Amino acid sequence: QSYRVAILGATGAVGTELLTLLAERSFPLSGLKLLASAKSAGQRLPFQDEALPIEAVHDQAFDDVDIVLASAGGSVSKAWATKIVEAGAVMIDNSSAFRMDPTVPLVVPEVNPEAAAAHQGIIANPNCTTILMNVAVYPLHQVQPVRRIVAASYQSSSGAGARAMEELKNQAQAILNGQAPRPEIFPHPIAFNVFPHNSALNDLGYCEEEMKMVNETRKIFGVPDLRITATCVRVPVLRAHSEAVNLDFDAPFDVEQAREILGQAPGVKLVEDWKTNHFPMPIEASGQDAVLVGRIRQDISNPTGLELWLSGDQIRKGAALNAVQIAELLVQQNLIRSAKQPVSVQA
Ligand code: 11C
Repeated sequence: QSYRVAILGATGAVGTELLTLLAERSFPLSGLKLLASAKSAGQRLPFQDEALPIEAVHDQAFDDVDIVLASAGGSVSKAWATKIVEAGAVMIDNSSAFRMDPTVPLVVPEVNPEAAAAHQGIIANPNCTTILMNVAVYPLHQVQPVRRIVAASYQSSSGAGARAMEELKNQAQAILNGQAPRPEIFPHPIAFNVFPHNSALNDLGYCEEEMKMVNETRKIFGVPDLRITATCVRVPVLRAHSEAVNLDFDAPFDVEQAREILGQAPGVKLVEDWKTNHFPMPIEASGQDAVLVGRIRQDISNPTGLELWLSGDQIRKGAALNAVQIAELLVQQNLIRSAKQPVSVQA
């Protein structure tokens, strides 16, 4: 069996990665429709040996589609969700619009694949920083429940989209040429600088990105009162986020056992060469499906604590890959509804 897929937001950093992944993983497609805003309509994007046209999204765009992979931001997802669900398609939404809606499953396939079965037309793809941490922490949590998580993120430009990646390159070039960097997407210079994550702050002093890590992890792990805190920081890295994660358990967690568990965990690749001080790095995580995990060690300040460090491709596992894995899960578990009209999208 094969499925008619639409990508909503096809021209963005995540949209183009979705195209790459659908081809790379031979997703069973009977049609692929590229949707974007009117300003991109008429352009074409390469897919396998074709150049697929981009259509402006419109009211009937979803009538002949089984799965919509949405990556055009929260307001676009909110604007089209009803149409998508009414058309009978399943929306896998990469935005934060529906993540905390109790009727919408929030899924990391390595962690809570069973949650997908309860979908009512929408499945949310978690925040990238959350996904990467969850893939690394959940295998340990399954063996011994984690009591508290303290995370610090080192987030790349790609998290803010393709234009932000360009901004980092342009600013680096400008500074090397003796010119002043001109922030456009980010509020501060990103080249040769770091700054706390540029999302809105709440009354407690936490930014949205930090609260996503807190609230989404609680929902994905199914532990509503999990003690978790985070500090999210933007760094001048093009692609792939890194995180320093401190974990506290009820009892001591043997470091060797943790290493063994993570060495076999789905979606994780251990990168630990203590002799050469070679551990996960964003330049090595870029383009990889696995979350790279290393520097697993006892927390010297806490007998029941572990420390670890990870890097993961924010565009792949943090976004597009996780969404495609959810689509694969729907296929495997026969959880795709059928779209209203039979039809003709090109593939
Ligand atoms: C960043 N993680 O790096 C953000 C971008 O909730 O999907 C993705 C925001 C989200 O800025």
